[in-house]
Amino acid sequence: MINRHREDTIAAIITPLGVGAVSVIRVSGAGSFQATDSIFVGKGKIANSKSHTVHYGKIVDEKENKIDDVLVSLFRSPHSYTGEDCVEISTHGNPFIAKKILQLLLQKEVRQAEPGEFTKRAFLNNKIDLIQAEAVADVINSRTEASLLGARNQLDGLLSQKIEGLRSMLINASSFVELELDFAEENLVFIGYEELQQKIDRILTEINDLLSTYSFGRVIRDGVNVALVGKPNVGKSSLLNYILKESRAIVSHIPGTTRDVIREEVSIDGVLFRLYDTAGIRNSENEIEREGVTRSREAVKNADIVLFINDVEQGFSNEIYSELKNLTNSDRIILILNKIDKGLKNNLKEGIPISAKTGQGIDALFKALKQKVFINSNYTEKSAIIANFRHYQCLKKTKEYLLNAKESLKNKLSGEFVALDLRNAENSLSEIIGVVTSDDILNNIFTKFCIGK
Ligand SMILES: Nc1nc2c(ncn2[C@@H]2O[C@H](COP(=O)(O)OP(=O)(O)OP(=O)(O)O)[C@@H](O)[C@H]2O)c(=O)[nH]1
Ligand SMILES: [Mg+2]
Repeated sequence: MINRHREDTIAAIITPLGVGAVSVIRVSGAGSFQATDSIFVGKGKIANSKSHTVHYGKIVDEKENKIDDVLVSLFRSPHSYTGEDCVEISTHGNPFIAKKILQLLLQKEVRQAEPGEFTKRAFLNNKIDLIQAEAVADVINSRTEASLLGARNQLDGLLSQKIEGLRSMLINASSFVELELDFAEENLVFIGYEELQQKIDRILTEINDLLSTYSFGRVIRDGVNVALVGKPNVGKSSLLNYILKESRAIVSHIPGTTRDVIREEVSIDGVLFRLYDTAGIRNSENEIEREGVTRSREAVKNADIVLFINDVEQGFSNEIYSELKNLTNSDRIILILNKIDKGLKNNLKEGIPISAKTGQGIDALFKALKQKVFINSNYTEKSAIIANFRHYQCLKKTKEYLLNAKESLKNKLSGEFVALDLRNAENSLSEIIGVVTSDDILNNIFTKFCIGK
């Protein structure tokens, strides 16, 4: 456990810098009450007030000029966001007022907070673990319901609990091995080979389950890349426009209309989809179109899902289908038959029939998209999922050490090797929640925050 963190007092404007109803300045650290009292005139002193109370008064500058009427909320350590003495000053929502008040504070024994420093202090004071600290950034950055839900789950500790559980299983297993080492001279056996093997296997199963949630977690957090591809003129741009409900891309009866990749975002039932309309794939003499087609192929490679669009009249393009299967995993591809409003002229059995003109079949298309995202995810609101690359890497390292431990056991290596592997595994696991973390890791995480968080 890290002890409560005694540091200097910091302050920052924690609301967006613009005109709004209110702006808030947060001050945190042992000197926050004193610093606030030196610029605040109210009924009593903040330093003498109870925690979780709100005080009306005015902020004045060094010449006693009134800057603004404010509300000061105070939180006494450890019952605050950071775990330290903390003050939040709400002013009228004018960036000049907020900046002026911050400046006044900075003339006292207060310094400007660095990005993420409040949350970093919350972590260092054991208010939250590292997973939860990272989730704070995710909650702020979430743009869809699904990503918010995922981030909220993390903040509420779902993943932390899961990792803690795995950690105690691991500590349990390694304690037997360590005991045997301690009593090596007496030749005592505390755990059988098979039993230890089983314990490790059980942890590995859980880790594998968690690792398998990463691709899903990532798309929930960052959005799903969807490429719209096919021959020229099949209606890719028309479909993009229909989904966006606006005339975003140029549509024409002339094949080869779209040359550049057009990217737009849309939220479907709370999941963020990033749609890439591309140039129709064909051999072209035109240099610009050829470059467009190269970009289409790139878009396919980078896509989580590929909508392979065909014109119901022209029929299914086997040639492009095999090309797509060379560029991406075939279970990422959804077959679409467009222009169904013209009537089914071919005996095409595969593919989702749609019309980018009338909107027919678009619901089925959305359903297929969502199915691809949620496939094998077993996702419920109460699932712990991995959505962060750092967590993913730590878990993978843990898994490798556990596999090493199994290998050492199998080869009947001395208990010291097994113990070392298990200790390393536990360290990697602990890194996720921040039981052991280097300054580099911490800085890396917190500098990505915005100022004031
Ligand atoms: N009847 C009918 N016409 C459609 C449908 N979708 C697209 N079209 C027409 O097909 C033609 C080509 O549409 P686009 O959306 O430009 O096709 P594209 O696949 O983007 O073509 P390129 O950009 O050239 O590769 C236009 O004349 C559209 O109006 C549809 O569902 N039904
Ligand atoms: Mg187009």
